[in-house]
Amino acid sequence: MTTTETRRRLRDATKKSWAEPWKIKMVEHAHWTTREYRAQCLAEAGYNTFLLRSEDVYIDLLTDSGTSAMSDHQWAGMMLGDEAYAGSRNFYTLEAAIQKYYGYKYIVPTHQGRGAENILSQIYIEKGDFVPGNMYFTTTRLHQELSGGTFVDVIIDEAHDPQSLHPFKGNVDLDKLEALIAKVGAEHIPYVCLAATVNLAGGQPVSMQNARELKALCARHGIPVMMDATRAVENAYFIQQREPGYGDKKIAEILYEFCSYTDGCTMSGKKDPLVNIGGWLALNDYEKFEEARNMVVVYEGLHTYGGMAGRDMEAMARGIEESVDDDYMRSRIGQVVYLGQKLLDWGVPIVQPIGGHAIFLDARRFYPHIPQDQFPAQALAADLFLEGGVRAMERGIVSAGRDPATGDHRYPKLELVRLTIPRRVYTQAHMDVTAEAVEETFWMRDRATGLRMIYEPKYLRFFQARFERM
Ligand code: P71
Repeated sequence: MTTTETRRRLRDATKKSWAEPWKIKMVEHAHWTTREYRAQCLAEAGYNTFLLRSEDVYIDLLTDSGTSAMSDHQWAGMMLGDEAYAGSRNFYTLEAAIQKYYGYKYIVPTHQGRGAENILSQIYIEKGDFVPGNMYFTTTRLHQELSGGTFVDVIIDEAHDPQSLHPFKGNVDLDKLEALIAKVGAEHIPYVCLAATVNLAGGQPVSMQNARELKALCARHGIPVMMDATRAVENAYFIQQREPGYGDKKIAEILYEFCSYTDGCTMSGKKDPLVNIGGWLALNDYEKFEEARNMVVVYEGLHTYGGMAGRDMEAMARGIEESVDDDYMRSRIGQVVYLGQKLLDWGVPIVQPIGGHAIFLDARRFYPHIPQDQFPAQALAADLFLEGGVRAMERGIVSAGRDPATGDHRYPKLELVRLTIPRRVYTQAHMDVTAEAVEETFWMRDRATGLRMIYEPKYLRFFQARFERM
């Protein structure tokens, strides 16, 4: 082996399985508990998995947000934190990583994704505006509403059908968008929000072609496209796997091209970028950037830390680089597919195609006898914890909240329970245990009962609402 090049070619042989390109250096104890104990925990938590204590959970699939395991390289970077109030070295490293992999010009750091959403909404949205998006996300829509805007769903219809096998269920329906522009006027649409992948549709991707066409349409009307880039690297993986012409491209290249069809992004660093806290807002328009940089000091912190410690920014810069590695992403989504395929083989109703960060159980088909206003997905998430010590998250009527105009529940078509896979945390055996817990709950589905809501907070009710068994 003479040259580095030869060594690398020999070393980088592609393996057949999705096995992880890493090994485990440190472990954290996880407790197994009795069913009786878990029944008590659930009653105390008002049947809301957000109100359980983490130490009572065996396998925690509540979210992939902030739950990643960092690499030794990231931990080493934590020791290089420059904790200066202003001008931290780590900010410039982070800025350079974002510019290199995402391609945006100007970066405003924030404490997490919703910090960026708050600033973006405040600087772009005027009272009475409409903000089209490819399906709502809870925090994103709330910030749009708090700024006086109205969210309008312009995702393709297939996204609302858990059984549709469309390969890019996250796509924007350009006809729906055109119709909205014709109806309200481009001047009342401050930007289009393009999420990639789409969380609440089941982690479903947007195709490159759709992003390209969306950009062309919006450019004709002078409307910017703002991406929710939280899971855009996962989106790039799906483009590589499914879209003609992209099979031979690296995820990093695909990500860069995808971002080039957008004018800025909000980011929750707690997902793709492999850190436990952090986020950013990126913009290509200098004037809007100046506004955002001024506003960040009101809500987050100075414009070179935005609520993060210097060490957090260093870990995120390194996490971004690790996240675009092709082998890593293949193992990441390979693990999700492994769990999903097992459930499909057993006839458990899940959203298809299998998405990027999670398996979504279809509570409507799982518990068809529980009406939507008795919260079938909430009940299913509670039952999963009871039977298997596995914590999942409701993504149905409770998450959808109430319509601000009528005060009624919003009744979403999708009534789902999300089994979200943290990055680099659980093993294949943990996926087996999870699948068995779901299967057991599925066998006992006829005995399941609905829930009654006994406490409902005003904002983002799913976090703190409490329930009783019917
Ligand atoms: C997830 C989360 C975290 C979460 C947020 C709200 C309710 C329940 C759980 C956060 C996202 C996200 C997308 C697409 C923006 C945010 C906010 N997801 N966009 O899935 O998925 O980011 O949490 O860092 O503020 O569990 P933030």
